[in-house]
Amino acid sequence: MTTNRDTIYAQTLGDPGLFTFNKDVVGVFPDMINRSVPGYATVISMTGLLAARYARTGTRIYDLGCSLGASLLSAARQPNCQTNTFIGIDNSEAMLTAARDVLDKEVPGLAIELIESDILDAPIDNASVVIMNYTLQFVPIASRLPLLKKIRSALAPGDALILSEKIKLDSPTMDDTMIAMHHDFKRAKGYSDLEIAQKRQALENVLIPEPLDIHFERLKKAGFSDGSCWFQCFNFASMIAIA
Ligand code: GEK
Repeated sequence: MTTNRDTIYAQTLGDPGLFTFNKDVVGVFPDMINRSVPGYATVISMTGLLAARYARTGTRIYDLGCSLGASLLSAARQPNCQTNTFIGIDNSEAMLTAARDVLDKEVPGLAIELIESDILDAPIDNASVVIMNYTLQFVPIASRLPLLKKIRSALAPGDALILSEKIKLDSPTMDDTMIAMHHDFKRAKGYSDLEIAQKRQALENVLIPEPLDIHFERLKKAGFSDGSCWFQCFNFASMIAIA
């Protein structure tokens, strides 16, 4: 897959509309996510290492909101995950068509199942690792706890959920600072003020960040016994929750 440069919000748009994972976004996705999510490459490679630690023989490794399958690939390349089966779920048809090409090229012969479905509707069973990197943030708040309960019931005690999210900081001042730092990061990666402003508008009410303590409280309510934040860069954090 070619890594085209993301210029979706480079021109003034009368109304940027609501952000969706359509064909235009898919065509620039690797460039977009690397220039928009601080620490993305680190999180993806550490996701593979974490998956390898928690993968149990013969179980499934799920990636919810798999996009082009970056986390699946990172796990599938780990020697300790060779007995596992891999399932990616995403509700964007354009994303999964492109993911199939990427995965067939990168890990030919490895059976990675891709399912086009809303993660709220898809069955999740017999897993030892569930990965959900930067996807829960797009799920309506009221549906987050039922989704986490479904994930928890697919796992056995000691198994792991790897969860990355854009977060809100508890202190309003620190939240403003981290938002400003995120915008500085995007400017340093070549996005203009216009692109940053229009993308922010398109994501308003589509991507809903929450504070880390709310995430951990909800994980506890869903039945996870332990958890920790293992990475944070500005207002992006990665957590692990143990079933
Ligand atoms: C990565 N994890 O590269 N059901 C299924 N898929 C969904 C839903 C839903 N309800 N909501 C959003 N998606 C990836 C990056 S991107 C994050 C994840 C971002 C899908 C959506 O189609 C998209 O592919 C993905 O979740 C979110 O590590 O672009 O900020």
